[in-house]
Amino acid sequence: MESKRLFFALWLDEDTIQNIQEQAIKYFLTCQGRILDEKNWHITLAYFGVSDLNTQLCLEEQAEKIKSQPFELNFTKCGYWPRPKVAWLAPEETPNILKRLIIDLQKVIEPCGFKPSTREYNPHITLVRKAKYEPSLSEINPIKLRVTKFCLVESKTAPQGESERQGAQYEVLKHWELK
Ligand code: 3AM
Repeated sequence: MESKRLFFALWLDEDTIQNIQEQAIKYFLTCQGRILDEKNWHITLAYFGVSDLNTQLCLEEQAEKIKSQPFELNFTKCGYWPRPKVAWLAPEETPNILKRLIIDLQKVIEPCGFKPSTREYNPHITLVRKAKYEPSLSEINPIKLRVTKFCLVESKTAPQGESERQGAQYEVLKHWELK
């Protein structure tokens, strides 16, 4: 049976991508890792993992139940986690509306087999993988993202040989408007 690796995420708009390119990415060159392709930039909300078609349909059906309003994130923090070797851009704070969205989303997808993480949720955009060092600046002027939807995304591994160089590619399968 066909299986996919699925997760829920917030996707970036063109303006936010351009602002990160122009105002932030230069501080991540010191990380000496692989800068992710901008079309893959996202904020993970809930990682589900391997899913068959029935599970995917369950996730899609349950996600319909989410009621949340649009909100804004202001990205100011540049950081580095040495263990997963990723460098990231994060909002200065996690708005309550996002905390609520995470709690609600994790709850509605539990019947589909979702196992909530015990780790604290830290919204972030991974910009660099295999990073060796931290970004050269820890705080930047705010880069705004207006969040108006959330997405169900498939993580695809490129064919052997390519995958090492490119890493996973992400495809948005479905999205739900916040209103
Ligand atoms: O949002 P980022 O890029 O930091 O690390 C993976 C990536 O995170 C994470 O899900 C996002 C999309 O692939 N991820 C991968 N496997 C995971 C797992 N087993 C995981 N997160 C939690 N548990």
